[in-house]
Amino acid sequence: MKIRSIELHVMEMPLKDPFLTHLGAVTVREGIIIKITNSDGISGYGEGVAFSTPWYTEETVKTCLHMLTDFLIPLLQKNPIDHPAQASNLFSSLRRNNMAKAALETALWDLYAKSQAQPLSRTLGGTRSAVAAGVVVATDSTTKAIRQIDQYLIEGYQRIKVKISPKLDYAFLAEIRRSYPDLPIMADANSAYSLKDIERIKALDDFNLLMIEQPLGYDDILEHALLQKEIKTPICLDESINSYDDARKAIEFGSCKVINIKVGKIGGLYEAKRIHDYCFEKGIPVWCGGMIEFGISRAHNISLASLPGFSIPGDISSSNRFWEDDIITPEVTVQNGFVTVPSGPGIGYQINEKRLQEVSKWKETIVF
Ligand code: OSB
Ligand code: MG
Repeated sequence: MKIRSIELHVMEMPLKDPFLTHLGAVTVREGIIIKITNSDGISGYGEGVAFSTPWYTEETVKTCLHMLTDFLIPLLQKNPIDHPAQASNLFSSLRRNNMAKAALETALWDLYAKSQAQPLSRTLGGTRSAVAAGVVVATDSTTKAIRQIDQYLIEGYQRIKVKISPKLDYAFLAEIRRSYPDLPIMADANSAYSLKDIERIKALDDFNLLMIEQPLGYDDILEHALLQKEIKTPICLDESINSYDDARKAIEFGSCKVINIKVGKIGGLYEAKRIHDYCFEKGIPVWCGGMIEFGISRAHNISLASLPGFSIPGDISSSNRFWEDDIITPEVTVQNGFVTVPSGPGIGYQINEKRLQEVSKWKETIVF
């Protein structure tokens, strides 16, 4: 891969509505955009999914920029690679910082797929031509939640995920379940509980949830295994899964029955595929998690979710779920409950350069 330059952007966009969890509200989303151009003038794109503050993982936009400009990009300059699957091993000499790594790694995959004139989904081994769409409701009001779900069902979403916490669980879910007796619903607790709350969590078995996502500690594997023995609802791990090894340990210990794979959080597409392949072999269903992402990251998620093990609808929603105007054309849309996997080269969406310039607030170009 003959790289000529890497362009880094920091951009910012307001969300249409605040995204509420027990950890706080996201109202404005900062993000990093990476454009890698090769000697033939072909460009691949990646997106860094760290937030402005370390509320969800320890990384931030600033720590990612530091890792990228001071370590990851210099490492790639000194050690040219032939294939994006080599990046993950190269980056492993730097501890963690998986969001920074994924931003660069996913751009290398897009570039490689484009240089082969191939859709990224095919490069990754994807088999689906469309992926099932799911959406997240993140509000603390039951009335608002029901109004949003009504709208999302009109738009065709196949699965609804709601954010819960000890302040917003039994009565909230009871009301939603009463309104939609047969709807595939899952609940994401983002580590709002501890083992002391076991009776509270057990009670949620009443609602026939598809799964409960990350009820306990964000870095826990052990206590989730103890909890899973006590509840019927399958546990899905999100925050606890930051690598292939995390996934292997969680499955071996019985800490979860489902895994949420987030490309942007686990270091990129190579690691995502390794987790997928392992889970597929073990019969553990996986789904593709979302991070309130812009179009580039959404596109990477769609290509990944075309792999055969992604058997549950993920956080795969349309661009207009969060944004007035996304940075890709066409925008991601949901039709009859599915998002079409693009057939064009690479991620299969064009970058809307005009929109990117509008929302970009910092830019640097590194020439190789
Ligand atoms: O826990 O899954 C999560 C968004 C930001 C950070 C963490 C999480 C989320 C979501 C996904 O719930 C929302 C989406 O992008 O669809
Ligand atoms: Mg989650």
